[in-house]
Amino acid sequence: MTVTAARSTVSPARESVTMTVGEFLLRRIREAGVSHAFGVPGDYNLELLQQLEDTGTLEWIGTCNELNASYAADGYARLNGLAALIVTNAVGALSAINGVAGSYAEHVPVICICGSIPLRSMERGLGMHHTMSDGTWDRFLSAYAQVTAAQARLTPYNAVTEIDRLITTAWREKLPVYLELPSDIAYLDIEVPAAPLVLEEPPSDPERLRSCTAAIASRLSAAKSPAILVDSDAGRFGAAGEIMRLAEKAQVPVAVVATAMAVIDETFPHYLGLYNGKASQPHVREAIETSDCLLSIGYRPNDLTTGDFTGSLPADTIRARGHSVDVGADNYQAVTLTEVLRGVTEAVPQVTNRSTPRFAPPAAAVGARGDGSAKLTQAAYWQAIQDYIRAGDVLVADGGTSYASAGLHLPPDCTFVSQLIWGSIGYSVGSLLGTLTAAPDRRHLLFVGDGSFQLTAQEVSTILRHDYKPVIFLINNGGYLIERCYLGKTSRFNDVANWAYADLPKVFRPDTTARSFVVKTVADLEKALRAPNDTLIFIESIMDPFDAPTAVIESGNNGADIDYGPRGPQHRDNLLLRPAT
Ligand SMILES: Cc1ncc(C[n+]2csc(CCOP(=O)(O)OP(=O)(O)O)c2C)c(N)n1
Ligand SMILES: [Mg+2]
Repeated sequence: MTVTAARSTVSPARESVTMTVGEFLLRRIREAGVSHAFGVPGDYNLELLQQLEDTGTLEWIGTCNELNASYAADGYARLNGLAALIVTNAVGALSAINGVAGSYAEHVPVICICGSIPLRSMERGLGMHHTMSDGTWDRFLSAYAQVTAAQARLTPYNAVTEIDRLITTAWREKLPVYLELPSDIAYLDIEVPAAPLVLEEPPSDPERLRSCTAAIASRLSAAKSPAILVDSDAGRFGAAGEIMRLAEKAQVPVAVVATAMAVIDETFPHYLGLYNGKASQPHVREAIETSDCLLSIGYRPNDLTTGDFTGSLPADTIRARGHSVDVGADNYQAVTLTEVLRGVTEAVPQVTNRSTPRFAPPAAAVGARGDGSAKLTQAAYWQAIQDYIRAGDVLVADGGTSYASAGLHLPPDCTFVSQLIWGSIGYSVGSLLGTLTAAPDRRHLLFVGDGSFQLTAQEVSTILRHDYKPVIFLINNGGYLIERCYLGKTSRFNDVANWAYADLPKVFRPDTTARSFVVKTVADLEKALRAPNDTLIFIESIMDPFDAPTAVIESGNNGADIDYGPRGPQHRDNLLLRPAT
């Protein structure tokens, strides 16, 4: 791959070079550590894609639609730290906006580049295709202002400052940004800095850092029952290693919330388990809620991280975030998370007389394998998959009962990718394309239901096109089972059309070597799991439409009470799937 070369000579005094706007944008993205871009071409971005192809700065991963591209960029960013998405004006941008909003909710840094109508058309108020044809052009940038941390429309005069501002904002804040590149400026020459873009955390304010680490260290050292509660930002800000070093030295148990699955290695001796309010294992709940010094890292309370608001953290919880910390009445700004944790670890004494109870996955997460010839049940399914998981796997989980994969006990170095807060079904299939592209040497496992798969299924074709070799676990239970636990146990709106799912690899790539299995019994599943991982493996498991893990049923039933209130229809007989009694 040739990295973009500037065409003119360096002028030493100003250390700048002449480059086109488009080539500079691509160069900066590459310098920010991104090697691929996902998206769909359109006439307003073709000129940028031509630059991308001519220079080889980034590798283009064309997708079937922009929604899938936005999910792919999100998955890529979770593993790579940053991603690029290229769409066309309005029609592409609005198809992608659901995924980009999801990246915002989940704190994932994606640079969304929209090839937009020419500046010439804006200045003259021309009604253009892919607009409302009324001479306006601001609507889509305004829409993106709701779902991104920063936005810009490039001109030849602001391109240098705006490109760096947006890329740096995405990386520092771990949030998506939106950048419009009008199609008539990509080939214009501008003066740009010769030096590469360097992405690094701003150093903390020394006094604030000293005071903050001293305040935390003194609370921790005096505590009898300290604990750490970890949310997803710990992973996004690269703080997992520092958290474990602190926990090791001060012998502090560490719990995670559902949005931070696998951020802390479950085999770490101070790993306590999953905290989720009332739904936690009792010892986890007690360790967190009665701690005399709870340090929370990026914790965002919501229905999924509080056991439907049944949890309550100690009032004096220390709340650390990416760039600020609350300790008691004091708020510390200009302190970066990893520096704070490092400082606290240095300041606390080594503790030797405290231990964390050995982590054991909750019993519900492990089912009985059962008789090989018996019809496949959810319990047997997850038990067989539990035995299949190995160190270093990337697990990508969709909504529905496939989210029960979050209950699997993970060996070291696994990554768990899901869009739990935003919860847009179909996310996992697009995201899988992104995780595979970011880490092609790891084994990737997709857990998806028939209903979710139908939203984004065609992206399996892109996965096959690039010869990726994931294992796709699809549960075919004839519909939206998790929704049956909220409402409409037998209602037709929760049924989906039955597809020949396992035949799709052949449809999407006629010369495929993919191995497909339709599994109905435990023995069938075990046979499928023995297939070597030298090609894509597609395992369609046929299950009963009402067979759901108890935890999923209970959370659906609770959700119905919150969603529909005391006068809601969920109280009528047989309208919800209830736990077996
Ligand atoms: C884009 C979007 N549309 C609708 C929903 C509502 N929804 C959440 S889960 C779900 C059903 C998932 O069904 P499936 O993937 O078949 O999983 P199952 O529970 O049947 O295993 C639906 C429709 C959503 N979360 N996102
Ligand atoms: Mg289903």
